[in-house]
Parts: sequence; structure tokens; C-alpha cells
Amino acid sequence: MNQAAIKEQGLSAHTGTGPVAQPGNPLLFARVVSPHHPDVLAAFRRRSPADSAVRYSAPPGSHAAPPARLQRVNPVVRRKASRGLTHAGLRAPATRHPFPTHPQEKVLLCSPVLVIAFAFLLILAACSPSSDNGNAKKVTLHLFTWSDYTEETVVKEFERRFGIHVMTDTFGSNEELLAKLQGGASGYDVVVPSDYMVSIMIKQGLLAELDRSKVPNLAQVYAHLKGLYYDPQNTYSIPYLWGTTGIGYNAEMVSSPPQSWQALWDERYKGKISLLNDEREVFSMALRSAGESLNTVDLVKLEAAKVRLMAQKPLVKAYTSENYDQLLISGEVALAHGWSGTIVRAAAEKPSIKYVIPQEGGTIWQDNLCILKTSAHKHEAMAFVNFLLEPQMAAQITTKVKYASANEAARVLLPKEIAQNPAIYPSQDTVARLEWIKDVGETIKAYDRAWTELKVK
Ligand code: N2P
Repeated sequence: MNQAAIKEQGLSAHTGTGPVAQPGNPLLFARVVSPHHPDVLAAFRRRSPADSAVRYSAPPGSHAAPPARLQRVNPVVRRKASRGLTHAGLRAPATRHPFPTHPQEKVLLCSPVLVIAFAFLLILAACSPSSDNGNAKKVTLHLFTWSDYTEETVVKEFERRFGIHVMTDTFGSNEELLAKLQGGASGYDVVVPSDYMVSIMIKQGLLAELDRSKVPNLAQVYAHLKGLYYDPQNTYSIPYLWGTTGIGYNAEMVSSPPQSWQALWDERYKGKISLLNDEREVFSMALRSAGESLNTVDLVKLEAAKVRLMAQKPLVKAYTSENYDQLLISGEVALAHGWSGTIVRAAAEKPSIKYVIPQEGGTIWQDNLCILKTSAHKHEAMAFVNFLLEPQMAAQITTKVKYASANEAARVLLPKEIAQNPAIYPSQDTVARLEWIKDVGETIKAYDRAWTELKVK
């Protein structure tokens, strides 16, 4: 991270990149090589365990908090390390006193050979990646987000300004995100779950509590998009982009604009219909088309929805969340169950493509920036989250992906055709017909079974 960026974020300057000391990691001493670093001085002082605890003086003008690497040093590790033992009970490298007192040793210390060797070692230490010389190895943040949800120039700008590298992986549904994390996918820092998935991930202990002082741009988020049911204090999630689920259609291929979800059961469009490859979204559509809540926990209603979906299956060309814009553009499908922004993007390429939310209503959703509890780079992740919410950046993202930004200040920076597009920013009346997907608790098992049955039969 460069110095300007550090200042901007109020992060403490730290430039070392040696192995991180963690419980069970015997490298606590191995990483401490710079003779100027406060860790070294503390380790060499050899006082009581309390006195030898790692100390850090914040650089003038910076926040008083120690840098992440030092914060992560478990006090138990520090205490054991000062006795030459690590947390795991392994013997750490001996910490010889640097100023020998034996007369022979004093003679040796004065020898020119030793002086040169010492100077050489100092130069080596100064050139090593763990030293405080500003040559810190770049941190890489791992972002796990929806496909087609990132604006490359914004990510490049973050990398340029902060000197942090960002690697992006994508998923196609909330369930895929959760399954990958539960399956042990590790190393991700920032993830982008929707509303109901935030509540599930909180319950499962996957998300880190956010230091909101590091995300001042949260103040720019629309008040009505903050403190929603899934995270009432925004303790774990920062609203990012939001949208709706409806039908994208090619006006040149349908006799009249679809007004009801029933259009997706119209035999005339057999083989020309695509549905999202998304369990909760597909059941939401089937439940709302029958006038039911999309969060029903009534197993009879759920079963009836499944039966309707089974009957519809022969008409469906594909269950896909990732290329239905292309299917619409190429004319392979006439009707696509899909998310607002993706269909608006297709419409920008082919003006006969339109977006409609059927009269029975459907889903409203909000995707959120969250940091995983397991992230090794929480400070940098927080800087990234805040950066994505800068009005200019948020406006660039919305201009590209065509999903509404949660950032109120971004809206005035958008081109008119986006800021005033009701398919991107729906009216209050439309929003009133929509419903948030919620965690249905144990009933999710019945949804899972019904979904599997639909997909495999
Ligand atoms: C776009 C993903 C939209 C996010 N590919 C739906 N929550």
C-alpha cells in the first residue's frame, strides 16, 4: 500500500511482509529481522513477559491502532515466545543477547572482519522483503462475487492507488457461494452475498464484524437500504448493488409484452424460454405466479409450486444465470427469467429486448460487501469495500453493470438514461409489489429436495 493511500485510509504504516505470527506458528521470531523494528527491540530487552509484549508506536498523523500483522499476534504466543517457546510448545530460535560481555568476545567484536560482516548483514536485512524499507510484497485481495458484476477500470484504479492486487472469482448463485465456502474454499477476503444469504452466513459464523470507522462511505448509502432485516445494524454487511427479478423478452419474438409470470408457461414459446439457475429465484417465480409468498414454509404450497415447475420444464431451453443475456441477443430465447441489470445490458445491445416485472410481483434483492472471518487482510479488505462505495467508483460500476447502486451520491453522477431508467431504479409503486427472499430456516431442506428433483428428472 503506498503512503498516500495509507494516509487516506487512516491505516497504520507497516511495510514488513515476513510470515505472519499466528497461534501455532513458530515463525514469530523468524520474521523479526529488521534491527529497527520495535518488535526486535522488545524481544532483545528480555524483561518480564509483560514488558516484552510487542509494542508499536503509531507514525505521526496515523491512527493509533497497530498494523494488522502486529494485532494478530496472540498475547499467549508473545508470552510463550519470550520464554523461547511458541504457542505450539515448539522451541523458537534462541534470542542471544546482542551485546556480549565476555572479554574474548569483546575483542572479537572489534575485529574489522566482524565489523564488515555485521555491516554486510545489515545491508542484507535492509534489502530483505521483511525490512521496513518500503519494498513490501504486494498484498493480494481475493474477491468472490457474482459473474459480470465487476468494473475492471475501478479495480485497476484501486490497485494503482493502494498498491494492492485484486484477484476476482465468480459464482452464479448465493447457494453456490455458500457451498464453496462450506466446502473449504479458503483465501477469499471479500464476498458479495445477497440479503438472505447474509443472514445465513452470519448465523454460520462466516462473516467478520466490520470496523465501520474504516468505511466512512457507508454514510452515502441510501437510508432505506441500510439496517435491513438481514443485518439491522450493518454489523457485517455494506449495501452495494440492488435490483429486481423479472422477465426479459424480445419484443420481436413475442405477440405481446408478457404481463404475468404465466408467460413462462406459454406453449407457443416452447424451447425459447430460459430460467435462472437459482433455487430460491425459480421457486419465488413459481410461488408468486400462484399468488403465494416467495418465502412460504407451507410444504403443500411448495409441492404445488414444484409440480408447476415440472410441467413447465419441457418448455425450458436452459436453466442459466450466466448467459441468458447472450441467449436473448442471439434470439435463441424469446423470454428469459432474469435479473434487471443483465437484461438492461442485453437491451443496450439489442433494443427490441425489454424488461418487465409481472403483475404478481417478484423479488427485490440487495447484494452486499462482506469480509470473511478467515480473511488474512481485513484492513485492506475494508479499504477496498470503502473504495467501491466512493461515489465516482460506484457510478462507474453501475454504468457498466446496470444494477442500481446503494450509494445515493452516485446517482447524480450517472448518465440520465441509467439514473432515470425504471428497469434499473424502479418506482416506489413497483417496489411495493416486490418481496425480499428470506432465510426459511429448516424448510430450506424441502426447497433443496424439490429443486434437485426438478433439475434431475
Ligand atoms: C449479475 C448478478 C446479479 C446479482 N450477474 C443477483 N443478486
